[in-house]
Amino acid sequence: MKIADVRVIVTCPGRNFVTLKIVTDDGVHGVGDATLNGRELAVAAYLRDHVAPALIGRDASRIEDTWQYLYKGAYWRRGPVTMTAIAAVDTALWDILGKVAGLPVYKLLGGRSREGVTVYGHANAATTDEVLAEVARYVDLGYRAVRVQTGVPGLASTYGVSGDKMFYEPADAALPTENVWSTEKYLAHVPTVFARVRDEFGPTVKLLHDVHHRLTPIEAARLGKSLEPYALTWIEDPVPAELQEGFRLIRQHTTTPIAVGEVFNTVWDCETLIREQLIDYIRATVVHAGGITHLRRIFDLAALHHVRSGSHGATDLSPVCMAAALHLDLAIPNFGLQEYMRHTPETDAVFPHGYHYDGGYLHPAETPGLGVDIDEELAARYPYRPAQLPVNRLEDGTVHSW
Ligand code: KDG
Ligand code: MG
Repeated sequence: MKIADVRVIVTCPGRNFVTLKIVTDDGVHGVGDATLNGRELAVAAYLRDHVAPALIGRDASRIEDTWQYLYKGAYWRRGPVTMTAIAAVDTALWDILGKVAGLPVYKLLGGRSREGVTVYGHANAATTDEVLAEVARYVDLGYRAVRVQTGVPGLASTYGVSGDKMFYEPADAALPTENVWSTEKYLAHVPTVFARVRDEFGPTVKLLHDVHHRLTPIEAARLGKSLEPYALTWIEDPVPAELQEGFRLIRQHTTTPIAVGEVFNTVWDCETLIREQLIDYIRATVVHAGGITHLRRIFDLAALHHVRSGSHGATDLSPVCMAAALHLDLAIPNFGLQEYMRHTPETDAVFPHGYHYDGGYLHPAETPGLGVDIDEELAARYPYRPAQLPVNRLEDGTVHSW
């Protein structure tokens, strides 16, 4: 069971994806997602030039050892490019192990801890009236949890509010487009949206909101307080998370739960947040946080401190990442929610998969491995197209967080 071939596949079936395919000398193959939105080719080069040559001839079943080899052996630890590359290798090796063992990966991780993976969908629209219809669409589809985003009156466009409905593609141009932001207008508007949503849909549907790192801690505290009457399941990324201690201030002021972590890539990014119980949900993902091996380590630390998982699952995380996430979500004791944005039919065709949605839950495939693959021939028909995430500016022109 030695690694005989390692291929990096870049494809753009509607959006860019990077996929690692590892093949053993017995002809078993595994896949791992290596997509880093807007920086795809950096990870592809890291894998192709620096990682793939070192994998040839290694025992494919030594998953932990390979992880340590790539993490410690690089000398330059952490960072999104490195950790996405390591994640791709790790995910592909778990896929291979599952296939060789004849078991779906969640069984290798200890077996199911629940019957299905509760997901949340994205309701987003320019106005409150329109977003109510979007929430209704998800509720009708059986979703138990819905993230609600709207435009802000007085601002021309807002990151996270797209023209598309069931899909969402923020990397919209070869060079970054720009949005204009006003915290004052935003803070005045958001509570009015959630008042209407709660009023219309009652107390039981879980409601979430993504702040996209745009506030200071005291502004985030005010937002959390103003949303308390509407009992949100979480506000996400309230402040830029480089400063973990910043969350202490938010915590002192509000009981609105906090989720963070989609840009995190190791346990060190959230160790203080988890250990001090400054957050309620950790949103790190398989693809950006070092694969199944490292993300499980993060979730285990979180379990000790009453923090639950809430993994990122936007469309820039490929079906390979989603499949891997579902196996982990099913197995861990402290699962909270899984974000689920549907992929386009073009993406689904390039990545045939066995996971499926049913009445508010996703279920991983029961086939050996991850239950997802890449159709290389089809992938080759969609060449890479440069696309970057937008930049946000304040009304006076200052560059701001999203
Ligand atoms: O690539 C960035 C997007 O995946 C991200 O902005 C989406 O914030 C997001 C979310 O919560 O899905
Ligand atoms: Mg987010």
